Amino acid sequence: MHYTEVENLATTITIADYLFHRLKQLKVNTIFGLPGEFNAPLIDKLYSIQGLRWAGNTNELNAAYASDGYARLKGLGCIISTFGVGELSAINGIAGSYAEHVGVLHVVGMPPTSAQTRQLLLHHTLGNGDYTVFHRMATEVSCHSAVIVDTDFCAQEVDACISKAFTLQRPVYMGIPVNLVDMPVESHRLNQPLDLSVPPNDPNKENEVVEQILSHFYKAKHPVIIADACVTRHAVDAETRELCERTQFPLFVTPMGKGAVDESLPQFGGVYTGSISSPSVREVVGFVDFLIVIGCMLADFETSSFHFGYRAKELVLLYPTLVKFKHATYPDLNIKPLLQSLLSQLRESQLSYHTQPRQSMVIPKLELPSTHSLRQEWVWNQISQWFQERDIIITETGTSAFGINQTHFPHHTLGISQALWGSVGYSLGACLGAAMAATELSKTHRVVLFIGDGAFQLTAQELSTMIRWRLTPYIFIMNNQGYSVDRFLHSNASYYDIQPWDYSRLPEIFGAQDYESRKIVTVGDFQSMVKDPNFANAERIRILEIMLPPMDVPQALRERWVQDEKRELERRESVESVKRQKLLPPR
Ligand SMILES: Cc1ncc(C[n+]2csc(CCOP(=O)(O)OP(=O)(O)O)c2C)c(N)n1
Ligand SMILES: [Mg+2]
Repeated sequence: MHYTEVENLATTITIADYLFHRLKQLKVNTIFGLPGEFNAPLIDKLYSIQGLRWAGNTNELNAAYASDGYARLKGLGCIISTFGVGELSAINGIAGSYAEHVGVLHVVGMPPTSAQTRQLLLHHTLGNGDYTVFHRMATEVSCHSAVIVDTDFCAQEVDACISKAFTLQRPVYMGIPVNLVDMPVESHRLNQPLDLSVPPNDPNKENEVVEQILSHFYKAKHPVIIADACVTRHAVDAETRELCERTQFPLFVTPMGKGAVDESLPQFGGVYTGSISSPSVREVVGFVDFLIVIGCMLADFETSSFHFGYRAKELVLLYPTLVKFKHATYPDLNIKPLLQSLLSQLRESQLSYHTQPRQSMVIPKLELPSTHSLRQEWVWNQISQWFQERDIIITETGTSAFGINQTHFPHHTLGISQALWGSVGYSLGACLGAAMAATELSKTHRVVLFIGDGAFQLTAQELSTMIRWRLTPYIFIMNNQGYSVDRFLHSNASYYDIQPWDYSRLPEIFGAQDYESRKIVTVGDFQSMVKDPNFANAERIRILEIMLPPMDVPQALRERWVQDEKRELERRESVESVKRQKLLPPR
């Protein structure tokens, strides 16, 4: 039966209905955002479509974070905001989705076309009659943008917006003037599914690159595969796994790629964070003769958080639409068909690599008596043992981003972090989105968030939306009395202090009926929490306040500090030497 028959749709429907049916077809069942006078008529339409729900966020920034978290599970998220004030509040979150390759459709309810043409001085404008300014801003953080106009092609435009966000995994901006919401379009177009396939590569070019990659594969005696974030974003998880299983090459992930591969594979060795990797990881990755990074996200290997420096003699970097060798770059190659072709041509018998006894991921272990106060090193090790298959584990910028790399993810775990964009507070919004998506996908996922006390204070009110929808995430608030990551790396300045909140009372304040709050102070408290069999069941929302000393940070962050200091010392020395040379009389 055709979609229009199943849904009992009239031959002509409104463009707003058309948009929501397209989203429903892609199983985007929750739409995030806030109402305003320019988008309310659009949101009205959503309520008449069975199977869609309006999340109703507490602000647009959080709604953008939530759409991002939702999209990381479902491939596409959608936020609806109102002109100017709403859309600009969302833009930081949208920029994060752009940086991190997440498909989000941002629909903006705009003033009526008549007001735009006459350049009326309406509220939410800058008062200069410019109605395109916010759209122009959005184009810098979108892969495509459009404002719906009254033409015969508006349904095609909606389709283009949705398919681009989905296939390119980047935000798309779509403005809808409020007077055009009821514009009629023919519904039969909905019977043709959207084409979301990745276009095939030029076969000659693809073959040339595959041959080159295979020749590296066959020659390599000490190879390594590293999986980065775009493995999940561009849905090449299955291909990556097959490649790992068939080659048996040692396998690592980047911090953003954590969760992209099955960590129970025998060759999995841990998280590669460049020069601040644990010694066991550095030992392997530092001495390979061939390295392939699958699903690269980083344009270069230096970010503020992690310093990469691949020293391998031969290097292949597979970006979503580009392949880089050490001395050559091949643009316009889609990673999915490329990997499929690589797998079909790979002959295991030609590999020189012989599986070697491997050291599996080493998790540092710190012994502490039960009366002892908590330490990050100990907490990350213990929590690792509490994780379950199918958990969705979300971490925040700050010390948690370093701590999580010391944990082991069970099979089918999904990791969510915003390591590149690093907008503090993101993870609480993303947790809402992920929890919404998880309930739509299956009831068996637990959603587990680790967020710093400082980050939590940026977006705390989104807890209210989680309570409203009776979502049941575990929210571990790592309470170290302020912004420890900066305090540790910079100085113990008082601007890193924050107001101490009574976190455990927040669920009650936000109106939760069924919740659990625990304040975990000692090793014993933590042990009894994780041993409690009821605690393993995600049947209510939980706030778990983990009390930690302000200057206690995970080992990887200490390493980072040592390296920053070293670099700073080298910089000062070179400045001094330049100065000395300048002072010398010319020869
Ligand atoms: C939106 C935004 N504002 C400011 C920052 C700078 N910043 C980076 S980490 C951090 C504090 C994190 O503190 P907390 O969440 O308590 O984590 P901790 O390091 O203490 O574990 C801040 C403010 C940022 N990254 N994003
Ligand atoms: Mg903190």
